[in-house]
Amino acid sequence: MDNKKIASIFEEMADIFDIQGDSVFKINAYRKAGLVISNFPYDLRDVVAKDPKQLENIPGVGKGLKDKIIELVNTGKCEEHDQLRKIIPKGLLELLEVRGIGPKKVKAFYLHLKVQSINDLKEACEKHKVRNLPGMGEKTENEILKAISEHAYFSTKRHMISEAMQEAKQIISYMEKCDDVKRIEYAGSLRRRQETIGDIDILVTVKNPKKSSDIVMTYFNSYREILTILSKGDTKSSVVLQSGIQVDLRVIADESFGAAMHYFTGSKDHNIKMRDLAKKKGLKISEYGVFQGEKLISGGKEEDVFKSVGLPYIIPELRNNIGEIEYGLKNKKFPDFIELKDMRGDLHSHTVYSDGKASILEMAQAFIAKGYEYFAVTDHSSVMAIVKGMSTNDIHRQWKEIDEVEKKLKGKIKILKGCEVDILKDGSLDFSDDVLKQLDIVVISAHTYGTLPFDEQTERLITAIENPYAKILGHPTGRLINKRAPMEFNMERVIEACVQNHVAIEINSSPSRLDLPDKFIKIAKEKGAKFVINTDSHTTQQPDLMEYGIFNARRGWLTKEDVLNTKGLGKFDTYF
Ligand code: DGT
Ligand code: CA
Ligand code: CA
Ligand code: ZN
Repeated sequence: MDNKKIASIFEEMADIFDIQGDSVFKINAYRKAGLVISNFPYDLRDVVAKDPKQLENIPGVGKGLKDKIIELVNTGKCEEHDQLRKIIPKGLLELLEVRGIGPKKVKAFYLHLKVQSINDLKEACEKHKVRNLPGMGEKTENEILKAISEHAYFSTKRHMISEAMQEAKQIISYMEKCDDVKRIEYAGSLRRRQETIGDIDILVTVKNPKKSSDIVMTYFNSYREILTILSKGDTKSSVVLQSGIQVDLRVIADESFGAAMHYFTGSKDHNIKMRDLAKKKGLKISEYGVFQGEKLISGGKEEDVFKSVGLPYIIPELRNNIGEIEYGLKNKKFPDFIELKDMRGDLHSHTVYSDGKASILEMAQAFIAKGYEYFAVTDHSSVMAIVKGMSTNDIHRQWKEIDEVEKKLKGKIKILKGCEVDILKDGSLDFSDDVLKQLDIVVISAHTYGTLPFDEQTERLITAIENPYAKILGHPTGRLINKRAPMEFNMERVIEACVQNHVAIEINSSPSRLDLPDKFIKIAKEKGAKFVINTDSHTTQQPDLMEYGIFNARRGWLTKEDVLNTKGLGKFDTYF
């Protein structure tokens, strides 16, 4: 049981205490422990194995919680937690998964309306029973109904690419310690760098085909993050990790490795098209290789599979049967798609002046470590009171500090003065022209009124884009993967407005956003749009997220020329 899982059990216990009406002190103790443990840098299993007494030195963990952690680590469960779950109807805990519903509301629904499940709550809203409860009204009912349908939409949950990537890297480094493993790589949607990942597919070849396979399988099934083993065969095993992510591991023969990598990278539709193409040439492509009749003619290398049907190598990001095969047949060569090393700056970041966690100097150092020439500080404007947006006073103070930090850093990086200014309901911007005109970078973003009607939303965004000081349209759809649906508006007209007004379109690299989404990137490129790829960093670690934005850009067929922040200072901003 890893730290995350332990933390989530304490958090769930806090919720149950809260629903039961336990003391605030007790509830907060469990909440705090959950929070501390989920951020704790060492694996609690190691702490328990080495010196369990050390647990008491973790802030918020006293004697009682220490014993629970030991129990969880050693047995995989906790007696009190099991008891609590038996007392509380299961449906009540599921209610907490619905956005905007906390323990207090769950308790009220249960006591006054006998609501015991998400379905009960939906019915209660539809019958307008919820509006009569204290502190609630018609608006609450509508919001709950919306949140319930979102919950249904996202509960067939696919995983964020960053989570799957982290899990895959950890398993691979674990598997590499097994002497019998020769080669190991991930395939599937993760290798195609899709926005979300259903499960992780890993391929291995072994040193001794006769003996190693069994050893490798047993080793894999002993991985300590495994929650359950779904199946275990001679050459394939499927498991579910504590994080809820499924992993399929397959042992492949060396001479088939390329063909297997191609087959299991997919996508399925891409594979089908490839197989049809091979058939026309009298060949057969399978996960074992390329065959002429019964004879294996190639399959060791992935390039050979493409070559056998007259195609150049196709990068995994494009393999979705969206025209990549036709393009390859016709042109025999693909453009050089954008790469991480092409980036020379980041034009969207936050500091303690709004909801960022680090100072201007600390952020500057983080971007210097990336080898960038420049970055923009773009804290929120004042409408975003919940994230401590800046007043005009704050921004003047910030400019002074930027000048000081730049001096201190002796030209190691150029810090651009910017702002992530909110698009208000009517499409006007949240700072006066007088402030905006003094800024190097103006990112315009919609954070509120995400559910305006289609036409009104379109007009709102276009009005903002037409503002002469707007430079970058930030996270255009506003979606949060698995959490919030995208705003609804006329994407083509918004893209056209960006092109006409020379406003660059952001590809926000945050793995929960990946916004603009890949399917629109290609459309926008064809309409002549220019892009910037930004991390929207709120901490000194987040500049690392740039690679996820690059994946998105590659899936959208972008080259370096399409992206402004691949250009140097004095060049990238002539477009605005
Ligand atoms: P996911 O896991 O839903 O994010 O997406 P994938 O693409 O990783 O799909 P998955 O894990 O079911 O299968 C991995 C790859 O194996 C898939 O991309 C293509 C290949 N594959 C799976 N089933 C079939 C099939 O029925 N026909 C063909 N041609 N290929 C398949
Ligand atoms: Ca998969
Ligand atoms: Ca799979
Ligand atoms: Zn931002």
